[in-house]
Amino acid sequence: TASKTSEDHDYDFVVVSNRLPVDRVTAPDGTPGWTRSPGGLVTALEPVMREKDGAWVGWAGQPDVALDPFDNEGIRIVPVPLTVEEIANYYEGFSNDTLWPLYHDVIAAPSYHREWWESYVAVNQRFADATAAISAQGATVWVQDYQLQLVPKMLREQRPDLTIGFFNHIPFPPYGIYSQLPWRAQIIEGLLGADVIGFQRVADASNFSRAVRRLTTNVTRNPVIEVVTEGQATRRVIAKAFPISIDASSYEELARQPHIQARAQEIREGLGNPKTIMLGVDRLDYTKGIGHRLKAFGELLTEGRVSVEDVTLVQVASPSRERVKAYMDLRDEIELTVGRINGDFATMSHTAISYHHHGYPRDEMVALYLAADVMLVTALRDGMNLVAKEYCAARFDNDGVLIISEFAGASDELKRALRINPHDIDGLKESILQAIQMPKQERATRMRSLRKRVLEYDVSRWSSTFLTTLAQSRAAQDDYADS
Ligand code: GDG
Repeated sequence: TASKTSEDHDYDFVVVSNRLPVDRVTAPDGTPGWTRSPGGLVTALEPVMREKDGAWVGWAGQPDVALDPFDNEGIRIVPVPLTVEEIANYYEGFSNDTLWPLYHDVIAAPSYHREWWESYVAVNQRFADATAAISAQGATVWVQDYQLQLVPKMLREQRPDLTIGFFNHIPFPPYGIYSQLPWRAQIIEGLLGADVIGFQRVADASNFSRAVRRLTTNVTRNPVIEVVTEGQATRRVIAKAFPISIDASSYEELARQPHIQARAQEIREGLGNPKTIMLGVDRLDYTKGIGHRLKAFGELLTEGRVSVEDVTLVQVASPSRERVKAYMDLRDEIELTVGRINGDFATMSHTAISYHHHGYPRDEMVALYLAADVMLVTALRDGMNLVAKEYCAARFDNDGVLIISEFAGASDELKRALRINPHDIDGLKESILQAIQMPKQERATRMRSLRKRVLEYDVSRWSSTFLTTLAQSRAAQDDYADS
């Protein structure tokens, strides 16, 4: 309406995620400011946001601050506040110490606490309310990830006019595991508030459909779920795989820059010019199988099948969730193992493992990708794994060997990589040796095929495919309701 100012403007396209695409930061002198955190999701959604009058609802990353909405490079930023207690209960607790381990095949034991659940409900309600308040009539809302699984239902209750999408970035577990969750039915009901529910892999979508069959009376005819709510028309929900990707050409562009290639060369020299550099890049998380890869490498060294003069493993383990106990324990375990292997095998000129417990700028990551002859992705369970795709995108020279776990979503698409089962240490060792010895011609053939896939199915293709399905589902829904 004409009386609306930019402050109470309504938005046609709203993205909702736990974290905003910008971080609230406080300088050492106490001055507050914002930094952009340019992930793939922002890159993919920015053009859609600008074209469609877009807003982003999320937490700014600091406790106990209520911040006014503002415009940032064409996107409306709508901060949702969290208290210190909510960060402990909703975020570190229920999201990262209940749902995260449960959805990753209980690699670590999930903790179930009723206070955490209550906080999860309250925070999801706050996100839903904030979204309902700024969405225009008939707007499209896209909710992201496991921290916000109740938002679709909460939003639909207030705003049945909205078209609601949900995307789960992590796996959805088999029913035998999922059914442990004391609040299993509420989460399914929460998700079913969406029109389209996206998953990384076909297997995740099937696991979800099975949970729907077991816990509700709704009929599932893959990918459609017919949701019957008392006193309301039957709704159709689509649950289907939309594998996420990266902004692939930007990785290639960086890799083609002479200063990044020079840096890659410098990294090799700094490591004493070994014949083979192997690389792992992960958040320090128990799902990533870092210990399994260290075990395999350690055994190869012990058996004399590789030597530190010839092979170095570079492991970037970026700090993550450092206040959650399982992550503190993991860090101790990994660093003990790295220390032992280096103590046993390093020489004055060559180290076995070059270990880095910190994050690096993207330029440095790309230089590492270019410097690495073998990329190790040994996740025990991973929704997708973007690192695997970034490595391929960076290798415009069609060189380098990707070893990837079949438990990472990316292995469904990256068929010419060396696929491994990280629990099979002997198999992993054989694949490492195969990668080290692979002839140049074979490396090129494989990498060409991997790159074709990654460059073609990039993140903008992912978001446009999802949003097209969402728009069509709404159109079909309206036809269905009319008939
Ligand atoms: C979740 C799911 C799914 C890491 N260290 C540094 C750094 N990174 C970047 C990587 C990559 C991203 O972080 C990590 O993405 P992954 O996909 O590998 O893993 P998760 O963080 O667990 O992500 C996952 C993803 O969501 C998307 O849906 O694929 O399965 O678990 O982009 O490059 N980047 C920089 N410095 C670092 O030290 N600059």
